[in-house]
Amino acid sequence: MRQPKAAISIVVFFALAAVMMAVVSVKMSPLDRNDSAFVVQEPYLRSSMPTSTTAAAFMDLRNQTGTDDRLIAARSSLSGRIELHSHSEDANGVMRMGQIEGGVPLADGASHAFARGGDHLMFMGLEAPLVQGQLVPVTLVFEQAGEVEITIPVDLER
Ligand SMILES: [Cu+2]
Repeated sequence: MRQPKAAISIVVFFALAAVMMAVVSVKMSPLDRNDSAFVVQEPYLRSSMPTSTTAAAFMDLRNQTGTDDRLIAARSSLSGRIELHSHSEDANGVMRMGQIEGGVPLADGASHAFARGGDHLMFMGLEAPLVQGQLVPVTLVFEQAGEVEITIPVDLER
């Protein structure tokens, strides 16, 4: 009975390979195809309530293109528009968020953190509630590199 055993080990191998590829694609994102690119680490998208029509995306974005660049816009079919937002404290100690004027500069070799309480990609006018684990294609628009496609997973538990 050699045959079934071999078949099972092949199935196990492919299952393991699939799991490993899934982990890599979530952690490192598809941008990481080569050394001269933008690298997106730990991207996630969340909304504060299930009924929210807005959501915020966070990630670590690194420029490894060899050219100084600037993130000027982002787009997704999921929402009417995406704005680049920052958080800041006003004179009365109230946190406010607003658009980042002129985009986010990213010198070659530099990285920029989009993180809770700080800069984020603000999805406005969501057409449907986000679903945990949903993979959202997003287009980042850079001044020099042009359009770069990334995938951001929804994580409502972060
Ligand atoms: Cu915002």
